[in-house]
Amino acid sequence: MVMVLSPLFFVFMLGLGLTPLTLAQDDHRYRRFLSQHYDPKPKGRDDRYCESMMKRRKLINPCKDVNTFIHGKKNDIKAVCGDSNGKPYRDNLRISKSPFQVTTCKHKGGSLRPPCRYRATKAYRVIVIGCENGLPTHFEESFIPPSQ
Ligand code: U3P
Repeated sequence: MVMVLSPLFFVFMLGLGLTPLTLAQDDHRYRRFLSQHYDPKPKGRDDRYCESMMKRRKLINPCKDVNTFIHGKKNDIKAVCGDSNGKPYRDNLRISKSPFQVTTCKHKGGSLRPPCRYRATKAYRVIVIGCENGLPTHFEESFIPPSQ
């Protein structure tokens, strides 16, 4: 009995141990996504906005090439990972059902070392993101909403 139970018990304990680790990892990646891509109350949305946001969110070492800030509500962005505001897109990605106000910051070129200069583009777009266990973890791209 002990011989049969012990491997099962081992697997069970391993599962118990690994689950919180996996959840913590997802949470970390979600927080990183929010830090890189979420700004509910933007000011200006011009080149200066991009320059200060990219600096504040620590995306300038080296200067990140492209980065999009989403100005929607956190719950609406999260909902893209579920059916209420998202649907499957390509391999393992999700596309939003509703458009969001977004600002995309594009590095102007030249040196990859700070000070980094950015060009801002304001848009109202559907977003394509990657999710892990129901949480956004990666920003892929954005599109002009398809006309219905
Ligand atoms: N990226 C944007 N907006 C775009 C295209 C790319 O922010 O429209 P991530 O850490 O995987 O989210 O594609 C490489 C990186 O460029 C992505 O990084 C994404 O943040 C960014």
